Amino acid sequence: MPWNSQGSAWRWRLPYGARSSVQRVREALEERGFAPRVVELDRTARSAAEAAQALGCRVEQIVKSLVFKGGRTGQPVLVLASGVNRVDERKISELVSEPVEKADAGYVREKTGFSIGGVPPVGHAEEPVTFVDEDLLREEEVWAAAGHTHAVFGLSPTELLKVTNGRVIAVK
Ligand code: 5CA
Repeated sequence: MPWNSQGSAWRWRLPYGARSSVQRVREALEERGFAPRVVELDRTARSAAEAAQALGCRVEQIVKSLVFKGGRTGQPVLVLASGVNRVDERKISELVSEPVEKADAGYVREKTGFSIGGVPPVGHAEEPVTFVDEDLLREEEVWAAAGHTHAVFGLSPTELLKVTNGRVIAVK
């Protein structure tokens, strides 16, 4: 492959830009003492449903990394929700004491450093306030985006709490 000047087989199948995004997630997790097992999918997994289908797991096990914007402060608020749950924005607003709105693609890119569909739960450009859906704690293993639409990693809900330092809440 053109970017591998060493001549040995490149172990990544993902394109270069994706590789660096995934690498940033891996490094953020390793800094927090967690060595992730990143799974590269052969098809896109932009949504929780697509990710579950590609992995052969239940949608409940998929961690949606949803970015909200504080209406007054402009601060990023990250909600890690179970793939089946719709987040009640009013609950998030109450928790952060300001109205929040779903972030647009540009804001997500700026505050997280990743594009929608691949936003991971950790390793963001700006550290967000983080909330974790209590329903995820029922699962033995959950899967989150690893920086790209074709890459995910698996972990236990306890590990998710530990690496994100998130606060457990009811999102719906
Ligand atoms: N890779 C998958 C599974 S881990 C993933 O990232 N899923 S996700 O749920 O975390 O990210 C998709 C979410 O991005 C959608 O649920 C939706 O809330 C949000 N989204 C999609 N398109 C837009 C958009 N145009 N503007 C703002 N948010 C969007």
